[in-house]
Amino acid sequence: MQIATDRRVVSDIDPFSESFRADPYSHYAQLRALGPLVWLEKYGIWVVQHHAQVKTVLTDWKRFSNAGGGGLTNYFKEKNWRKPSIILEVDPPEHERTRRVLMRLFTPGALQKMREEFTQVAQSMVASAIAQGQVDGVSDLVQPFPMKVFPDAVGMPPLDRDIMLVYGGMVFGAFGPRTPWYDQLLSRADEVSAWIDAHCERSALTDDGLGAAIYAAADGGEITHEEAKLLVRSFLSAGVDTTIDSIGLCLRALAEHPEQWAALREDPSLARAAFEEATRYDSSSQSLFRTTTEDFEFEGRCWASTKRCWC
Ligand code: OVM
Repeated sequence: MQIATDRRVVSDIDPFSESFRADPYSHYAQLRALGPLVWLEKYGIWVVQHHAQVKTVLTDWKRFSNAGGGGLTNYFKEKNWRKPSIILEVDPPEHERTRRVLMRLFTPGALQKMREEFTQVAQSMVASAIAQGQVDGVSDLVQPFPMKVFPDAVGMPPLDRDIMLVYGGMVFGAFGPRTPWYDQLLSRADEVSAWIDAHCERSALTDDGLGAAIYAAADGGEITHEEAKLLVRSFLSAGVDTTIDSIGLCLRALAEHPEQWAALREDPSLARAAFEEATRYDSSSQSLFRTTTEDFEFEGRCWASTKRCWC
């Protein structure tokens, strides 16, 4: 099947440019105004931005595969710096097998235990912030909180975890193109990979955390021990940066909308709704990629296989 290049709506917008990243929403509006399907010539990728099309792309994994990777790098053609995630970057039925193992960890009891531990840490961090009088929201609260509670829940012993921020930068940097800042992080790939690898080992984890429960599923034969290690890694990849960003963006939104901050101070029971709304208002994860697996027609345009689709 031939791609009907003549009928493509093409844009030279670069979603990874500084100006786009500084103000993504006006750029999204520009892209949406161009129609339901736009070809970004700079990267040779399709972009869909409207709800109906995004929903189709995100749910039709047979035509829009996850196995090509969650970012710009197309695993069908290139290698990423780390092994693909076996929960994010994989299609059913493999995905269902790994997802089942993870979902089983989140029983009401396990969530309750996490809630208590997370609350305790949050309260003590807030208490020391108040005692300090003046704080930097991001470096004193927003960043340290997920860096403590998530690895704790996984079963990582207390140790210097700062390298995890470098790892997070590398994981999420890999969702975009090569840039000087990403290249700089990648220069530490060997050291960071070795650290993450070592700390996801069963022997490096406590025997009562989420990590131990994942290894128990491997003992039962549902997944291999190597897969267990990659699922532990997924907790450390997916949970930390996204949560730091979500809380940080929430604080920024409140700072930029003092009347909302005032309403929240007036009625702290609004905190949960405010945080949830903030994750919709300015989300930490704004785009994902799929890769087409075959040639087909979509929105009146022909798609060639193994093309990236960004939404
Ligand atoms: C993973 C992973 C990494 C980044 C994001 C994510 C949003 C998952 O390694 O599984 O989900």
